[in-house]
Amino acid sequence: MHRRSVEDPEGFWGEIGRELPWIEPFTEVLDWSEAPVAKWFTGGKLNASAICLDQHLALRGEKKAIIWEGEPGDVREFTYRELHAEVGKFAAALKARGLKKGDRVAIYMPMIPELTVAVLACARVGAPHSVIFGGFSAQAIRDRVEDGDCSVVITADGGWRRGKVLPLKQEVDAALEGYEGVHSVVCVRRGENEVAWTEGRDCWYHELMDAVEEPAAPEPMDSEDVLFLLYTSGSTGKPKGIVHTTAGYMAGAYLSTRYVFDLREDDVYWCTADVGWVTGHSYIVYGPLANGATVVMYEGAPTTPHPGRFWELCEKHGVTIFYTAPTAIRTFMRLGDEHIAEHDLSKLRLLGTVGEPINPEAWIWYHKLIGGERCPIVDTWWQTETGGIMISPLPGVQVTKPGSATRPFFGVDAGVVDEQGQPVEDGKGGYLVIKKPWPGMLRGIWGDEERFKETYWSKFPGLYFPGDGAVRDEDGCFWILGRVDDVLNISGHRLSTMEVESALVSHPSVAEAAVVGMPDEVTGEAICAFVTPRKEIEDPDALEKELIIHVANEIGKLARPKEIRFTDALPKTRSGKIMRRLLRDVAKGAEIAGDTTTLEDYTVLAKLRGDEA
Ligand code: 7RM
Repeated sequence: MHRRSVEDPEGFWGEIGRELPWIEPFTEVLDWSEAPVAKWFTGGKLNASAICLDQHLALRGEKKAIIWEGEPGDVREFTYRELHAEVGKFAAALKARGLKKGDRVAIYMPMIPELTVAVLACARVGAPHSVIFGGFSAQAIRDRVEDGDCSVVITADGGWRRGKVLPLKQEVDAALEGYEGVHSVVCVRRGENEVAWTEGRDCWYHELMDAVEEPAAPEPMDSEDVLFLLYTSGSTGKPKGIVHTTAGYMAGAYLSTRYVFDLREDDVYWCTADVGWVTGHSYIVYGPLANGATVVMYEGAPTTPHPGRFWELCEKHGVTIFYTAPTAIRTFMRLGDEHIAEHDLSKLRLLGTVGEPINPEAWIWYHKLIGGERCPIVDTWWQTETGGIMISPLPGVQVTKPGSATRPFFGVDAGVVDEQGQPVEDGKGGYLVIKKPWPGMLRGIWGDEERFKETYWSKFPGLYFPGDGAVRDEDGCFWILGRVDDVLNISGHRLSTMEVESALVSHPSVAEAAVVGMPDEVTGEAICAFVTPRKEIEDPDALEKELIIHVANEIGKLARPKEIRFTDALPKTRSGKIMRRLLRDVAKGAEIAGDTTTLEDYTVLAKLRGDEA
């Protein structure tokens, strides 16, 4: 199948495309004439919410679509029929508030069923959603709402996280202060916490729902109509609004969920990601629901109220497929094996990981302790930009290797090249590239076509460059080496060094800042910030604490530096560029490797390392 999928991608994807329920069939599988902007399944009309819901009513109406558990332990379940009704109703409610096809909607919510409902309701109306992870700060919300020109925001009063209610509506209020572009803020009641109210703009979800008379039918969308924007970090400047369209994205999410997770009718599938990240889009919402799967969704933190929480949930809900991130696996390794032994994990039959390279030690631990040495592990490599899984074992088909994502998925033609774009020998490191268009590929960066071409298509003309290094071994298995640019990967979440640096520099005591990643046992990478203060600092510890809080306020908690080192100067090239690769070595306490000839002032480096220069 794989050979056919890369030798005859249009034949292959044409067949897969026809498995989706079309309102009007497509006429052409791929139009690559405007490369690198691809068009897939052109001429057809469909609706992503109808793929996820309406098509299942006949055969799976009474099957559970969502089994949700809140952090406090409250459980809610939705059959496909119930979810369909809720989504149709909410779509009608949004239309009644004036939302139209093509308008953008920002979603800033906790992990509650209404988040999935909101996403699918937007798809039903044909209004692209822009989900903003619930851990982001007001400033980050504001940037994304403005960039996407969103006219509606969907949020909740609060959501449970680590035993507390996080006040989400409050962040939205702060984000929208002095901003006129949003006409409606829809608020779901979850936290029962006090909220401020802007009359005319704010409305309760339950009140809107009560007023609906007729559920909304799915809007017929063109294959290439935008389904969603999702912001992700690049190496420079502001976050990029990655654009995904309807048919290609859905075909990719549908097929990859089916094959990579070997989905069967009676599976109970749990992906622990947040819907605020692409993993949640493709593998909590669109992929599993397109396949009619039963999806577990959990609101809270993995270790609240106790370290065995995830395993308790697996046992209680009979989870058979479990998909999580290496950072979570490493956290559980540290918490001790006794929390696992207390729970019956015998229903599990397949495990997955995503977000960053998994170290073989964690892979083996996952295989033994969670998988009872019986469950295959699918280590899935992909990106926000790729829309779905690109490199992964097919369970039961391929021999897995701890630490390798193994082989390209159907339709994916991957390779490893050198600086000149020439293929490197197997076993040698290089740049990972994708050589052919695939249905779920991004269609651009919102509002910035140049940046799209520059970022992904200019390093190697004609090839997609994801920004990762890789090795392919003699068996044709890929080993992903991590980012080759200035992008940090903290617990599987992408942040650019630039974003964190701008946040630091916006503090009045900071003159200059350089941020690098350093290896971290739990989060994979942690942030080490080198900061040049404006004036002599009296209390470095106090300033360090203050800066950490400042970064959390500017971007969100996940961007907090683990370590801040104050320095008089940063190592720079003669042209003034900060040499982050040298700082990386300093941060991990290693010998400075590599070329330092472009360094302007050698004493800076010596001082940073603590040598008496
Ligand atoms: C799905 C997601 C993408 C970046 C990507 C890689 C890294 C993701 C793996 C991985 C090694 C993996 N989207 N990455 N999965 N590295 N093995 N299985 O994570 O846009 O947020 O990040 O994450 O560097 O480019 S993302």
